[in-house]
Amino acid sequence: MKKALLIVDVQNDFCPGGSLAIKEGNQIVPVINNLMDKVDVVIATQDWHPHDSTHFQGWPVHCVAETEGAKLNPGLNQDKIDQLTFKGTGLDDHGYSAFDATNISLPDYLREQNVGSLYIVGLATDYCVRASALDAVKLGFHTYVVTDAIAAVDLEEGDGKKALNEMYKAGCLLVEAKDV
Ligand code: VGL
Repeated sequence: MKKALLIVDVQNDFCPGGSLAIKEGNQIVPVINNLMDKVDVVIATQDWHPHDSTHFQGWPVHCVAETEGAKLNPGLNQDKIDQLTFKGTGLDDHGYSAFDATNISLPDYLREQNVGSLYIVGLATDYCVRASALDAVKLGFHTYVVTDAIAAVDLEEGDGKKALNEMYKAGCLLVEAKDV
């Protein structure tokens, strides 16, 4: 069975300079680019919200569809991405999990491609990476979270660590990029 890299929300608004910037959000980009060569399939998700999304009642406005902030970080090697997915596209749709994609059925896509293992990277550890990893395990994929290719919002100090612990307990394996 094939290995897939699932790149979660490495978008301008989550990187330094963006509206919901994660301090080290862009430092994972070269690590992710290297991982693209170690897998069979590369998928990237994008948060893609309507401007009046109710999701913004709890967050600064970010990743509004078609805006600069919603674009993938320009450092990502976009030529190697096989499939883009969009999530959070409905008015009341938080879209934390990659499996909430609305342009394709991600489980169907992965099964059609004969993907058995998912390597999850991107932003943010305590929100979209967490939700995607927990769903991936539930759906029966061998799920790896690449700990040096993710970064946390850390609204409260330690949120990222807590999320990693939760993912591990749920059955995700925590690995470093060099071990992929
Ligand atoms: C995310 C906070 C709010 C994420 C999305 O991509 O992890 N975090 N919306």
